Amino acid sequence: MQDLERIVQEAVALFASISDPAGLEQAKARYLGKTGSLTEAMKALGKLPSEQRREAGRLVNEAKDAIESGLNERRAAIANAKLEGRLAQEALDVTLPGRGASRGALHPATRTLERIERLFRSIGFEAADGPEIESDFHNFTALNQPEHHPARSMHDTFYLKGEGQNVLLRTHTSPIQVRYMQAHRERYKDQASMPEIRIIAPGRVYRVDSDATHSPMFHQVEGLWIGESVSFADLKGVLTLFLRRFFEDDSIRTRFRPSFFPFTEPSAEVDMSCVFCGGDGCRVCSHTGWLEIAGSGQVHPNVLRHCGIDSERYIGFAFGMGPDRLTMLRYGINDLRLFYDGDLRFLSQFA
Ligand code: 2NL
Repeated sequence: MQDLERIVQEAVALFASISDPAGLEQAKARYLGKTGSLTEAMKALGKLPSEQRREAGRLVNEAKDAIESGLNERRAAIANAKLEGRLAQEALDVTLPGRGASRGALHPATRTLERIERLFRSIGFEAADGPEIESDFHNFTALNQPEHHPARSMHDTFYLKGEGQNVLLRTHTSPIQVRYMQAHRERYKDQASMPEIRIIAPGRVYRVDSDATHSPMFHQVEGLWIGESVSFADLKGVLTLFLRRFFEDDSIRTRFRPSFFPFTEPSAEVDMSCVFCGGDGCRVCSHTGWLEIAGSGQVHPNVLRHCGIDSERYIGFAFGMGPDRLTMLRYGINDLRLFYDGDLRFLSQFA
């Protein structure tokens, strides 16, 4: 019966060396399975003489109980170790402060566009929209820039691959206004007259140009007012009011200088008195007291005709400006590239 003691010791030692539940069940089979060593010992009981059988049976049962309790202890220890491991790994410190949700915010360029839209809406203008991929008709032809006009060159304009010279990225937001005029004309074609057009056209535009002061994508806001008696005085009034409200400064003055654009005649550059020095002259205005802020003019009759509008009856003005420049002046930023680098340390200052 020494054998039995040895078997129990060996079993308990083996169980102790196992740390996975499946391995433990396999080890169990070695002692208590069909051909396990303890099972064999039980079978051997039958061959013993009856006077020895009773005592031997008690010892075998004791051994079996010892192995089973060793097994159970080990099962519990393995399960406990697994739980301890999980608790340690998934430790959750409920006293730590939360991570917090970081807030998104609008890009300063978007904020400026929305501000411009709001100001123009308040004086009766509507904000119009249109595609950034345009036809050469809407981007050039309708705007009095015929086939061999230099602005159409591949050096200035992004053309879409495989689409010939016909499909391009708009180089200004004027095509928005061309589409609006066409649709407006169509809508009122059966009536004796059409209502005035008062729109602004804000959006992204694209040109083959990239250096310290030029980005291949930039923003533009154009404006258009067409009616039966819209004058240059109206143009000056609208732009002066807009600039004073945009910069929150009623002392701002504007002046017009003769210029040229294919789509307006006559044309004028619009300057405003410098918002930094009030016109005395400083570094920002190159000591002139003035800042160039927009281009403008009376809409060329050819443009009206291309849009189906009677150029003998209707007249009006248009202007175009760069809102990125307005943003820089308003916030005192001196490098355009800061806008497009996507550095949150810079951008989050405007949130
Ligand atoms: C500039 C100059 C300008 C226009 C844009 C325009 C649009 C239509 C008809 C006539 Cl549909 N003109 N737009 C007119 C004059 C100047 O932009 O320096 N922009 C940044």
